[in-house]
Amino acid sequence: MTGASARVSVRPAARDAAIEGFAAAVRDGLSRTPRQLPTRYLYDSLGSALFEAICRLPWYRITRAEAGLLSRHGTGILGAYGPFARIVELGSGGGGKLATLLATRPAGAAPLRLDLIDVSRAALDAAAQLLRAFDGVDVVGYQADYEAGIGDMVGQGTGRGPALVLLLGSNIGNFDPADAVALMRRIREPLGSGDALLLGADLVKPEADLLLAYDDPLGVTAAFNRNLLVRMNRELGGDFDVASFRHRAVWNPAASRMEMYLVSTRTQQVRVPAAGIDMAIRQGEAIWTENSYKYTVEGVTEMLEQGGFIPRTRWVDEDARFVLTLAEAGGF
Ligand code: AVI
Repeated sequence: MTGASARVSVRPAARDAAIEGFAAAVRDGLSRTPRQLPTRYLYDSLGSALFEAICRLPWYRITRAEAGLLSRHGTGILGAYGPFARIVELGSGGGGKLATLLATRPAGAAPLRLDLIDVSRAALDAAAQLLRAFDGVDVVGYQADYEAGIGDMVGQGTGRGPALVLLLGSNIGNFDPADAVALMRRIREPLGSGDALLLGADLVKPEADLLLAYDDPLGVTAAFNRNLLVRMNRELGGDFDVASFRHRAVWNPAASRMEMYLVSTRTQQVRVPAAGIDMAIRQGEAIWTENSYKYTVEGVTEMLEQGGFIPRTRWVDEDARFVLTLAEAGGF
């Protein structure tokens, strides 16, 4: 391996803007009934590391199931419309999913530009480090949420060939259904003919399996969830007593989603000065932190079609109940 140049670009003043956005989101979310916090704030540097640990847990099978499909079918995926000149990954995390796919690339393959979009700087640094080891790749990391990332990066062609957008790890599951379709359409907009989307989505499975995946016996998911309180204390001057909140995961069959909450074990007063919050929280009161939707194969197809894509090939891990779908950019 020769190794390529890896750049991680961060917008100027991203940190201040991010803190302001965080404060506004906390003010808005904690003032609602039920109280809630946007999921994306789970991923500070510790949160991203805890999420990487979740991916290694025996009870959380998404990552391994997807990696198995990517390594078994990677050659077909990369050659489908290609070779692709560019891969854009939304929510790249530490780059592991993309590394699995790139490992299936034939020796001497055409040069490839990799654009990685993630809210976590630490995850982007780790991804750039991992991916620069592949031959003939130019890696650019971009610290942004999907919306900003798509606006700035998905539309930039290389002029050398088609682009493949990756939305893996069932990251789509953290969007409510209408937002998920809106995201598909947003991704589709700047793409041209021959460009494609590879979507990984977790499928409905027995409730007992889901509860173990989202409330694991080692308590890693609980730590991941409670770290949001630690983050609010550190970045917004909050005084959450972290030990007096417990993690709760529930399956909501009507909405077909797992839900995560932080439940106060006592009645208490909490202040978050930078967000202008001074609130009384009752014993047993919950703060809603995440939805994780679980799909049917038909539901994934429908979502892609509503988003302007034509699903072409799908690979299912029947045991873990996970589907990978390659879809072509179609008309609306
Ligand atoms: C990133 N996302 C797809 C994960 C999920 O399964 O919804 C986040 C997660 N939450 C709890 N465990 C993992």
